[in-house]
Amino acid sequence: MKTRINELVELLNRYADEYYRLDSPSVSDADYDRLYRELVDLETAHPELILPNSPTHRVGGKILDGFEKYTHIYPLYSLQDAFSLEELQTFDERVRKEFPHATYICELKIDGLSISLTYEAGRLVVGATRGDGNVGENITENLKRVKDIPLTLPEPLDITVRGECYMPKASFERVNLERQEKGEAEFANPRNAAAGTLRQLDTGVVAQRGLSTFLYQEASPTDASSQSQVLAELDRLGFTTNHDYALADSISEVWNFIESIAAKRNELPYEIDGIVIKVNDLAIQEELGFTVKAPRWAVAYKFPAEEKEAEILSVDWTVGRTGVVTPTANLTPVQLAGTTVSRATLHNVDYIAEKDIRIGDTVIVYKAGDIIPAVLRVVEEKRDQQEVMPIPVDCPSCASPLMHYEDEVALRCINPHCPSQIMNRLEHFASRDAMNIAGLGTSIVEKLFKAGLVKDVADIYQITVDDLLKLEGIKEKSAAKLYQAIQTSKENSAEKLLFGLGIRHVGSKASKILLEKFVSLENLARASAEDIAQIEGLGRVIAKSLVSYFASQGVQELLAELKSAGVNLVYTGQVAVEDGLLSGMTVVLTGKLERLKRSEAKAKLESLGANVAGSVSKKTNLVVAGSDAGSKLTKAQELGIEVKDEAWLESL
Ligand code: 3B8
Repeated sequence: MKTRINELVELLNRYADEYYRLDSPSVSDADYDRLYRELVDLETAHPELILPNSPTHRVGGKILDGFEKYTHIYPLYSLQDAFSLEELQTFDERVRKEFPHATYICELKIDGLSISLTYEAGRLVVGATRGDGNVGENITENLKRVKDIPLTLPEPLDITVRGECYMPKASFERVNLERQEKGEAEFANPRNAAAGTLRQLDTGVVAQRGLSTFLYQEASPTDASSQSQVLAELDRLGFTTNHDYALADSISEVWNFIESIAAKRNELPYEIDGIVIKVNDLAIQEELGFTVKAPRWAVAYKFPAEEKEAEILSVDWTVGRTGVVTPTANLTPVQLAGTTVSRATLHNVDYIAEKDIRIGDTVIVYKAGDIIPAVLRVVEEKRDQQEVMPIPVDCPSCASPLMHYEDEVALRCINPHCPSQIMNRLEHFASRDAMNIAGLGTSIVEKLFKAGLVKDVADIYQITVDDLLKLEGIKEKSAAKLYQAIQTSKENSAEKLLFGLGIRHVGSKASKILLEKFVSLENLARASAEDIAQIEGLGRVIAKSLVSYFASQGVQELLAELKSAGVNLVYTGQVAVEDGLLSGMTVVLTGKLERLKRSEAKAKLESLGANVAGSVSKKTNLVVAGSDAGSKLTKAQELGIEVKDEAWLESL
């Protein structure tokens, strides 16, 4: 039995290596699966025989509680950027002033996330994100599910290696297709998808997402004398390295490499955003050392945003949740940074006027922030008498007249009952940074709205599983899941609700600051503009917007409905109050409070910087006791800990 398990682990690891690293599998997927299942069966029957390097550690789900901070032993620096040949020449001159004969290695700059892997006696013990370079997050359990990361090395080494974890273009497309089908928000690009995946608490999801890695650095001391030797050594140890690198004696050779890669960038199965140029000799690297931020021996050349010509075929005008009407151009399809682009934003009416963009124009398109296709300008030479673009006067969704205020660049629909606005508000409410109701995306929202089941956000909490089942194309399983997600969202800390309400100028950050101060949405609703404007980081604009929002009769009713549906209106999040009245104090609540709810008392204490603990110990600084306080109060008195009452807490 034991030998068969050994054999299977060894075989499966070898096949995985052939498949993921060498890209030349020697068995079929079906054969692999058969052996894999045999191993799972044996391990299930004999859990005591599970080997630490078993490939089954890579799949199947553990649910994590969250991630702990991890302090890097060797800090991760970032790279200095260069955007032109001139900037590369400046880098080269600095290097050559001290080391006239230095040579370079050029590596692809993988657009993923930096990771650090630490092995002890050849066994993976920690996998962490870069974080701020000094402190990252310990994501070991997730990185163990990335198939090409070796769990054990062929030698019992103590080493720390660095690299990029990324999502291949093919996995990205598959993941987004799945998300689209489920009505979940799609990832904007592979990098975001990789980041989202590594922050997953369900390790099973990580295993399915198909992440890969390229390792490029030994952070711990190494015997290698050049970067190219480091790559060879990493290869030998079973890591995946990128073989598309080149050695260069001069910047002109570096530039040739950059141009050759730029030309075939779109054919690569993963995204790159530039080329990293490093001094190849590790002894010279050491001499050059680091600035506060970056190594002096390396530079990251960043590709310019790609631009293409396309023709504007037509323009769609859509209404967002705030009533702003946004123009989007339909284009003749063009390939741009790896995807086919056939739509691009025209931002707003003023942008169209300023750039004099017309239907039928040939325009330059690019991806703003490398993500969102946008129109840069018109190619004037290619214009032949196009008519000025017609600007809508009525809302494309509800046909009420549109407004173009003097101080705004946008057109606006001010009808509060406009269907597009309502549906977009509902979608925003359910989005991740707001109430985070998975499954409540565009298509379900539209169905719920059209069925007359949901008109405002409070109605979401009246939906039953039966309601959902009446909608077209929704099966029992997803109905049950969505219903559960809605119920779970009731417990959210109230800043998510505040952000979800979509009040003008009140973003997720401001929402958090507001609830840290006011603790409950009801307190905030009673606050004056002066109270709010005083808070650091906020201002008059936010204050005015909030006050006028809460002054409306409809809003008061909405809050009452949310409350009676059981939606939490209190801040229960973590507070990082550094100079609060109770900062650094550990406080215990006990007994029955008269006026404050327990959650409110806790939130208030936390808003003042206290750490609220569940039991009294020598570390407790203060106990807040209500009536009928029992053993906790007795213990506090025994330990000589200060005891306060509810009135004291209210007076703070
Ligand atoms: C030093 C060397 C940062 C990096 C580095 O593919 C340092 O080398 C770094 F301080 O971030 N994205 C690479 C990539 C990134 C880095 C690197 N090499 N190939 C990448």
